[in-house]
Amino acid sequence: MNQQPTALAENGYDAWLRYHSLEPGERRDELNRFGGILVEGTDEPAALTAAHELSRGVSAMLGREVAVVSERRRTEDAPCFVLGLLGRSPIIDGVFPEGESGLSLGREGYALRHEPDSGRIAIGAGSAAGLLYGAFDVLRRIGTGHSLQGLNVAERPVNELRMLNQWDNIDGSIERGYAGSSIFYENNRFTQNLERIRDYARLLASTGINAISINNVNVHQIETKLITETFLPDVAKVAEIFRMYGVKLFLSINYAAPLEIGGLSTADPLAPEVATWWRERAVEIYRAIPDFGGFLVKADSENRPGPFTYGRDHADGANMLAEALEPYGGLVIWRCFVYNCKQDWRDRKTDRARAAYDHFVPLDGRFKANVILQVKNGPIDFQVREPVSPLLGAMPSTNQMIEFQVTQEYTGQQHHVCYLVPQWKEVLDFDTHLKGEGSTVKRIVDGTLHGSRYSGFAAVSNIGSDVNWTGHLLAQANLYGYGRLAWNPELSAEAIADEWIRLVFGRDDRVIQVIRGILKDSWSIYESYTAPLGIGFMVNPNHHYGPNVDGYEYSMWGTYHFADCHGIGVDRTKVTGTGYTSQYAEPNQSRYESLETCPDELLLFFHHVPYTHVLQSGKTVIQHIYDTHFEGVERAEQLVERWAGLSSMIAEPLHRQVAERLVEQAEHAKEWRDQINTYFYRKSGIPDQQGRRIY
Ligand code: GCV
Repeated sequence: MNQQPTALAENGYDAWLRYHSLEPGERRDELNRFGGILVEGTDEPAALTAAHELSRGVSAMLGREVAVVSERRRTEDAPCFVLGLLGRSPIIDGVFPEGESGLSLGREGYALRHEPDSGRIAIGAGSAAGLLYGAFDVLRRIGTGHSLQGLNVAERPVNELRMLNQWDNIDGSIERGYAGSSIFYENNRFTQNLERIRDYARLLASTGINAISINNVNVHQIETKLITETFLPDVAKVAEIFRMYGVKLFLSINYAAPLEIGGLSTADPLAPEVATWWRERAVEIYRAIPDFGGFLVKADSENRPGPFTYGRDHADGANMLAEALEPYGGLVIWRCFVYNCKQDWRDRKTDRARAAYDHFVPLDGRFKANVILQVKNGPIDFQVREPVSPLLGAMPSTNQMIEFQVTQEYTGQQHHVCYLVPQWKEVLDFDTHLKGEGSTVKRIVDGTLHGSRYSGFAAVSNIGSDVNWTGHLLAQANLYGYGRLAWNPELSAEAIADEWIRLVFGRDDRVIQVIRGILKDSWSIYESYTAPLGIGFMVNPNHHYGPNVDGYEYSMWGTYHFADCHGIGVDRTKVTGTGYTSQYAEPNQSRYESLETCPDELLLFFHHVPYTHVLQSGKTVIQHIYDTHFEGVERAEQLVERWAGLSSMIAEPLHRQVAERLVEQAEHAKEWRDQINTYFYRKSGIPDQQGRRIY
C-alpha cells in the first residue's frame, strides 16, 4: 500500500479521495501538530487498513508523511491519531469511558473524540470495520474544510446491508455499463490488475458500502462456474481485497447450475439431489472464502431459469439455496424483478407494473430467515420517473431490501448529467401508510417498520475501466451519494453533493456553488426533455439510449404509452384500468386512482387522458409536453454555459471531460425535444400555443 503522498493525477482517478493539499490557514497549523497514527487493541486487517488510509490521506493533505507508528516509537509531546477497539485498549477506554454500550455503536459504528489535554484525536469502535469508517470520516471532515477541534461524535449506519451489484461479465463487458469495460474480468478470466480492484474497494469503503456482488445477475455459461474450483481461487483473491476494506463478497448464481454444470438432470428445488448439489457447492465456497456473503439470484425473470420450470414458486426456490448457506451465515438475495416479458401488446389487461406484487405478496411468511427479497425502487424499471414499488413493505413477514440503479441506463447513460440522489431521497421519504402515517420506505428498508432481521440497500454500480471510473466525471457523485445515503438516508441531497464537490474539486465557494446547482437541476432537466409525465421508456430498444417514442410500443416487454390521436397514458385504475392502484394502501390508492389528485408528474403512469386534459399546473397535457421539451433543451444549453464559467478554476483535464459531455448532452436533448414534440404534434394535431418550431 502506498503511504507516501503522491502527485495528484488530474484525471478523476482519485475521485473523492483526492486529498487536496491544505493551504496555510486552512487548519494546516492545527493538523501539522500531529506526529503519527497509533492502532490500539487490534491487528485485524481492516483496522490496519484504517490506519494506513488515515496516514495516506493526512500525509497527502499536509505534504509530509504522518506515519502509522507503534506506541514505543511515538514522540511523546506530539499529539497523534489513535484508533482502537473499545474494551481492548486503555488509551481508547480512557477517551471513551462510557464504553461501547454507552456509545451504542452497533456492529459498524464509531466514535470520534478530540481530547484537549493530549491533543489526540481518538477513533473508537467495536469492530475493525468501525475504525475504517471512522478513519474515512476524519478524512472527510478535513477534506471538506472542518476543524477537528472539539470533535465529539458517535455514528452508526442506519442500514445494515449497503450493497453494490456489478453487472460485469467475464468477457470484460458490463451489462448497462457506460464507463468502459470491467475492472474485474477480461477475456474470460479474472483480471491481473488487482490494484484497480483495491482502489475501487477504497472508494466504496470510504462511503460506507459493505457488500458487493461481482458478476452480472444474468449469469452466462462461463460465469456459472464462478462457484466451482475453476474460479474460486480467483474469487477468493478478490474477496480478500474487499475484506481489507470491510466489504463482503457475494456472487450472482445461475439457477440452472445443477443442470448446466452439475451433471444433474434437473434443477428442481425440491429434488433432494439438487439440494445436495448446492450444499456441496456451499462447502467448497466457504472453504475458499470463510466470510462469503451469499448468492444474488435473478430467477424466472427475463428468460433466466428458475423454479417455475418445475412448477415450484419463488419461496421453494430461494429456501433451498438458503438452507445450503445457512450453516455459514450466508444470505440469499432474491430479486423480485419478475414479470411476463413475452406479453402481447394488444392485451391491455396484463400490466407489467402489477407483476412483482402479484408474484410475491402471496408468498409472505414463507421465506427462510436468511432470504432477502430485493425490490426495484419502482414497479417498471429504473425510469426517470416512476411511482414507488407497492411491493416495498407489503410483505411484513419477509425480509426486503431496495434496489436502485446508479448506472444511468435510462437516465442519460453517463453522457447526460443526472444526479440521482434527489430521486432516491423521494423514494425513501415516500410514505406507504402501510402501518399508518410515517410508514416511509426508508423505515421499510432499514428494517424498523416490520422488525425485519435483514434489510438494506442494493444498487447497480456505474463504474468501469474509464480512468475517472464513471465516464462522466459528475456521475461519480451518484456513486458517492449512494453510499452516503445507504449509510444515512437522512442526509440531504445537497449536503451529499456539497461533500463530493469539496472532496473532488476543492473548497472554492464559486466552484462549489456552480457544481451544486448543476447537480441539483440535472434530474429535472433530464426528465423535462425525455418521456413526459411519468409515462417512461420511449427509448431505442436494446441499448436504451436516445428517443424512440414507439420503440417499445408494439413489443413484448410490457412498457407501453398507448398514444393515439385522442390521448395518451396507461389506465391503471381500479375502476376502468388494470387495477394496479389497488396495490397501494390508502390514502395513496385513492390519490393515484383519482384524476383530480394524481400528481402531475405521474399522471400518464396511472391514467389515459386526452391531450387537452388540464393538469394541476393549469396547462394542458400537450402544452406541458411542448413547454417542458423546449425548456429542457434551453436548460441543458445553460449547463454548458454554467460549466464554462469555471474553466479557470478547475484543473483543465477535469474541466474538459465534463465540458465535452455537456455539449453532447445539449445536442442530444434537441433530438429528444424534436422527436417527442413532433410525434405528439402529428398524433394530436394540436399546435403549440407559442408557435415554436415543431417538425
Ligand atoms: C441485468 C433491465 C435491464 C437489463 C437487466 C434487467 C435486470 O431490464 O435492461 O439489462 O438485466 O433490468 O434488472 O435484471
